Amino acid sequence: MKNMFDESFLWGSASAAYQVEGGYKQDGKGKSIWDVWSHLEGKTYNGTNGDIAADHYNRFIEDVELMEKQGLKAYRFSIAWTRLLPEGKGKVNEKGVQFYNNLIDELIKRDIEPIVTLYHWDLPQSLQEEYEGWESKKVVDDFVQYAKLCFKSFGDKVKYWIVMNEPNIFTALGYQMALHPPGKIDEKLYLKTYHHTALAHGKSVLAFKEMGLKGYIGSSIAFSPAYPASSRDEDIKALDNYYQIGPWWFTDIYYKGEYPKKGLEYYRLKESLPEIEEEDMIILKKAAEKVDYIGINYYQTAMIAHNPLDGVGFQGMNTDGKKGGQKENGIPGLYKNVKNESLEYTDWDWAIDPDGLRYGLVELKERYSLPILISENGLGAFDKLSQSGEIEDDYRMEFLGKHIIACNKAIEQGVKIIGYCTWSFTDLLSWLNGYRKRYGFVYIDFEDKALSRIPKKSYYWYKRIIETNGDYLLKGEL
Ligand code: BGP
Repeated sequence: MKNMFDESFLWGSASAAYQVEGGYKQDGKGKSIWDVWSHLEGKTYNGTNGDIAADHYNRFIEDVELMEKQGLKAYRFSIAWTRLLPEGKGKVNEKGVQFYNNLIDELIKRDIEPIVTLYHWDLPQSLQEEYEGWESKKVVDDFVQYAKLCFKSFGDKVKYWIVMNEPNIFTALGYQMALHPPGKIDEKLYLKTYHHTALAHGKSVLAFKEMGLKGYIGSSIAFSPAYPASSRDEDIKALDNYYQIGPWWFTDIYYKGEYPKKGLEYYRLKESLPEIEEEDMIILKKAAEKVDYIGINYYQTAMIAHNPLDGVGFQGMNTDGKKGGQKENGIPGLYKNVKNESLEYTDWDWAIDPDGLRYGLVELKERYSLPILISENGLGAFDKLSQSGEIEDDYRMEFLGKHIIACNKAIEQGVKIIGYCTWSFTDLLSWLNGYRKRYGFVYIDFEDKALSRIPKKSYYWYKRIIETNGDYLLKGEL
C-alpha cells in the first residue's frame, strides 16, 4: 500500500487532566465539578475517582521521558481550568501556570509537539454553584477569559489548540442522560448548554486570532458516522434524522456557524430550542470562517433503524465490560441505534469499525473542506500483566493498525489529516468505567501505590510505526 503520510504528520497520543493528573487539591488547585461528582454515592463505577489517577501531576517528567523513548511526535493533554483559576475566574494560581509551563517545556525539549485542550469536562465547581455552569450564558465570558489566560501564558510555545473536547458528549451525558454532572434530564437545557459551548468555542477562536498568535485552533467533536440498518425507506429516513440532530447538529454549528435546518425545525416544534440571539449567529459564522481544523474523536460507527413513537428511549450504557449487556438506545419517533451484525464489538459493546473512520473522514471533508486532526482513537480493554511482567496487547495493535490504515486510505481520497492521537498514552481513569477499562501504551498498576509504568507490547509497536512514518505498518506487518 502506498504510504500517504507526509513527514510532518503528527503521530500522537492523548490524555485529559482529570483522568491522568491526580493532585486534585495540590498547589492551590480549586475543585471541579468532577472532583465533586465522583465523590457522590453511586455516580461512577465502584466509586472510582481521579483524586490520584495516574499521578501525572507529580510524575510528568517520567511520562514525557517515556514519550520521548517511543519517539512520539505529539502529546495532546488538557489544562485543568481550576489549576489556573481555582474559582473559575479572578485570581490566577501561579503554581498552576508553572505546572503547565514545565510540562510544555519538557515536551518541547524532547521534540514533542504539545497539543493543548482547554476544556475536557472539568468545569470549576464555583461556577456551577454561582450560576449553574454551562446553563448560564455567563459561562461563555468566563471561559473566554480563561482561554485568553492560556493563550497569553503558553501561546508563544504551543502551536495546536483544541478549545472544547466532545461538547456533544458532556452535554448529552450531563443533561439528557444524567450520567455526568450535573446529572439532569432536560432537553431544553441540553440544547442550551450545547449552544453555550459553541459560543465559548467561537469567541475563543476569535480571541486567539485577534491576539495574532501563530498557531492553529479548532475543537474536537465525538464523531460516530452511521449506516442505515436496511434499504427500507423508514431506515433511510431514520438515518437522516440521526444526522440532523446528531453529527451535523454537533459539527455544523462549530464549523459552518449554523444549525442544520431539519434539526432546527424538529426542536422548534417541540419548543425545546434555547433563545438564540442574532449576535450569537454572527459570532459563530465569523468563528467558522477562521477556524483552522476540525478535531474528531473517533471510536465507533452507529447502525441506525426506524424507531416508532412508542419505541425505545435511552436505556443506559454498558459500564461493567460484560459483552452483550448494551441495550438498544434511541429517540422514539426518530431513530434507534441497533447492533451491526457485520462488526465485532469490544467488551463494552463499542462497534469496531476501522473503515467507518475512513468513511467519516471523507464525509467531513466533503461537508466542511477543512483539515482534520484525529484527536482520539483507541481500544478500551481488560489488559493483563503476565507473570513475567509483560502486557501482550496484540488486540490493541490490531485495532490501532487498522485505523491507521483507514487514515492512509482517507488521505488517498483527498482528506487532509494533520495527525492521529491514540487514546491514551498511559492507562488512566475512564470516567464511568473505572481503572479497569484500559487504553494506554503504558500500563499502570492502580492497585499498587508505586504506580509504576510498564510499556506494553503496543508501545514498542507504535514506536516502529513512528520511526518509519507508517511504513512498518503499511508494508503489511501488523
Ligand atoms: C472520550 C473522552 C475521553 C475518554 C474516551 C474513552 O469520549 O474524550 O476522555 O474517556 O472517550 O471513553 P471511556 O473512558 O468512556 O471508555
